[in-house]
Amino acid sequence: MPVNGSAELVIVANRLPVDRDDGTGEWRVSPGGLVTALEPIMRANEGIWVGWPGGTDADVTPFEYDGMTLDPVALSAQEIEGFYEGFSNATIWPLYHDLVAKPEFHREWWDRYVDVNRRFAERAADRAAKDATVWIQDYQLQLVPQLLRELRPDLRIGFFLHIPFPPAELFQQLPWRRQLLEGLLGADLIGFQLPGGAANFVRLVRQRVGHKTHRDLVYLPDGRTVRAASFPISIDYEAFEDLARSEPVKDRAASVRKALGDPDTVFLGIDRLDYTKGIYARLRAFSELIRDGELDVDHTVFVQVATPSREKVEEYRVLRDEIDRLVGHINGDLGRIGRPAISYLHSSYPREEMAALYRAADVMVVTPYRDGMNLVAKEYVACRWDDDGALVLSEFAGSAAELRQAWQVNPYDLNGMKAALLDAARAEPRDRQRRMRAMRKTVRQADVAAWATAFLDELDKVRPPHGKKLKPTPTS
Ligand code: GDG
Repeated sequence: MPVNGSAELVIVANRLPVDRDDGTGEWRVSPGGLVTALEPIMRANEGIWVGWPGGTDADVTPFEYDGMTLDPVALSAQEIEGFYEGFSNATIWPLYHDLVAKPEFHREWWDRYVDVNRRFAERAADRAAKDATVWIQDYQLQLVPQLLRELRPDLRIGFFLHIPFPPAELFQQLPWRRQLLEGLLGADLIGFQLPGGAANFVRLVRQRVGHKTHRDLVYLPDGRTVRAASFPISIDYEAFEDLARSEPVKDRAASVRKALGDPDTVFLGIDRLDYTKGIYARLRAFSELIRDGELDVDHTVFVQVATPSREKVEEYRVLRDEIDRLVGHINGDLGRIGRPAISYLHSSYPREEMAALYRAADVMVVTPYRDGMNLVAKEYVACRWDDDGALVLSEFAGSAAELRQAWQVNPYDLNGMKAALLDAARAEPRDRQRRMRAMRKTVRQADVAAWATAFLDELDKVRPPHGKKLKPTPTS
C-alpha cells in the first residue's frame, strides 16, 4: 500500500508504536504490549497507525516501519502541556484512578484536549477506506469516536480504555462529563478491562445522557446500538516464556543474584514511577519487616525498578523526591556495608533485563492502589517456567480478577501487606508451585492475541450491516 493511501484498519493511539533514539535519531519499536498485540493484525490488513511521535517535531510525514504504515500527528509545546500533561495526566488519570491524587480541572486544558482529539479524528477520517474499521485506544482520545463518526458515518469504530472507568460518584465531578460520555458513544463497541468499568459507563450514560440501556447495550436516538463490555488485556505469553528460558537471560539472572550478594530471598517491584502503583507503601511494609526482625538484610533484599514517567507533571516530581527520601532513610537506618535493604533503580531497561529480573526474583510485589490491569504481574508469571516464585498482588489491580492464586493484598492495609510479604517468602515450595502453575495456565490461555481477536470479532458483530470483515490475525 502506498504510504499515503487508505486502509481497511486504522489504529489510533496517543503514541505511535515507535520512539526516536535520542542519540542516532533513528526510529525503534517502543516497549509495551500494545505494539505486540496489534502488530500481527496491522500487517495482515495492511493497517495504518495514527499517533503522536513524541516531542514537538512538526514536520514528520507518514512513513513505513518494519512493514507497518505510521502516520504521525504533530503536537505543539502548548498542546503537549494542555492536552497531554494537563487534561490527560493531571485531570483524567487521577480521577479515573479513584482520586489517588487530586485531579485538577482547568478550562484551557479541556480546550486543548478537544483541539487535539479533533486533529486525531480528522487524520483517521483521511486514512480510513470506505467502511473500514478504526480502533481507538485509551483515555487521551475519548472524544475521537464521536468526532470521527460525524466525519465518517460509514466506519466501524471501536474504543478500548486501558485504565479503570470510575463509578458515577467520582466521574460526575468532571465539568465536561457529558461531553466525554457522548464522545465515547461515537463508537460501536467500547471495551473496558473489567465488567465493573463497563457497568459504571452504562449507568452513567443512563443517568447523565438519558439514553435507554439494557444490560451492556445503549440504544441511541439515531437508531445505533453501542455495546460496552470487558476485554481484559494480556501479554505475549510465549515470547516472555521463551525469553526467560534463553541462555543469556538465565545467565544474567544468576549474575544479578550474585551481584546482590547471593541473598536467600529477593523481593522485586517493577513499575512506572507513578503514584497509583503503591511503591511507597510497599517499601515501608518491607522496611518494617526488617525493623521488626522478621527479615534481615544479610539474607534479604528488595529490588525496586522505577521507570521514569511523566517527569514534567508536578505530582510525579514530588513522588520521585518522596521515594528517593524514603529509600535513603531505609538504607541509612537499616542497611549494612555492602547490604542495602533496598536496591533502587530509577531507570528503564531492555526487555531481556526485565526477564532476567523476573527470573531472579523469589517474590514479585505488585501493589497498586488502582490499576486497569497491570501487565507486570502477568509477565512475571509467564517468565516462571519452572513454576516457582511467589506473586503478591493488590486486589485493586485488574489482573487480580484472573490471578486468583496470588497472595492478594489491600495496599492501604500496611499490616496486611507485611503479613502477605512474609507468607509469600516463607511459603512451602509445593504451595508456591501449585499457585504458580494455576496462574500460568490462566495467562497462557488468555494471551494478548486472544484479547485483540476477541475485541475485533465482537466489533464485527455489533456493526455487521455492510458485511466487510477484517483478515484474522495469522496464527504462528
Ligand atoms: C496501562 C495501565 C494496563 C516497564 N518498565 C520497563 C518496561 N515496562 C513495561 C512492563 C509492562 C509495561 O511497561 C507496564 O504495563 P502495566 O500494565 O504494568 O502499567 P501501565 O504502564 O500503567 O499501563 C495498566 C496497561 O496500560 C495495558 O492495558 O495494564 O493498568 O495503567 O509491559 O514490562 N519495559 C521495558 N523496560 C522497562 O524499564 N522494556
